[in-house]
Amino acid sequence: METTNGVDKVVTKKNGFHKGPMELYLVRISPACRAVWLYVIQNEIPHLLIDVDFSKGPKQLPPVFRNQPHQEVPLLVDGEIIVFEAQAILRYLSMKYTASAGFGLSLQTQMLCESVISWSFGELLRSVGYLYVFPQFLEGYSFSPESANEVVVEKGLRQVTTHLEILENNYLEKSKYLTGSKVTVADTCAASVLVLLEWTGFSFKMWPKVDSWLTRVKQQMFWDEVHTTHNDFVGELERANLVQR
Ligand SMILES: N[C@@H](CCC(=O)N[C@@H](CS)C(=O)NCC(=O)O)C(=O)O
Repeated sequence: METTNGVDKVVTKKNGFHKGPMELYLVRISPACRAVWLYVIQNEIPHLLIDVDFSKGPKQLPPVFRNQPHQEVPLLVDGEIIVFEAQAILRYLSMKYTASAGFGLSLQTQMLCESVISWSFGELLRSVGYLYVFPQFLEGYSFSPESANEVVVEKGLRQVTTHLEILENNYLEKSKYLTGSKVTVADTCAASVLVLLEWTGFSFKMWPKVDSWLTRVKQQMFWDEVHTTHNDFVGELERANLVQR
């Protein structure tokens, strides 16, 4: 399925060549994809969204993936430039289109923002997604036998708890957001990973500052639009009684 967003603003290159809007290849439920998509929409960057279905095997992926070393999303194609990994894509967009919008004003805040983005899609996603949530719900990410899967999930939960303690007692102890008093892309990235815990009916009540920070981050413009697939999936799990509240 292809959908266009803001494609009426066709960009004209200096050399007179016309090019269409950039293409963002994504899986809508993926945290890294949701964060990039939200940034693109919030900053009104003309783009074409292209949903990727990995379930049909590598041969069915869109042609651009044939030349890619990593068969992963998000992937951005902007004319001749191809960028992969959410952090690199966000950096590219902020350099080329937004004058670092959403990364904070001072260099110090911008670098803290970059550091938190790196942590979000590295360590945090590994613990929350690959060790705790995905092995419980996604066949391709679970370990066998079942007893080994349980050990991984337990380890994942311990790591998730450690990360939440750090957010609660360090980042959010005195600040409203992760890099200071204003919401930045760092908040979006960390929150886009943490909401994966909603698949399990996870309660953030033991971490009240994280809980209220998450509520604030979700109030951003277009958050709900970008999280429709995620919210629908959580709804499905609830109806199937797979989520314990
Ligand atoms: N480190 C990557 C994470 C990207 C990632 O994990 N992508 C997953 C979707 S969440 C993917 O493309 N998986 C391919 C597959 O499921 O086969 C980033 O920050 O962009």
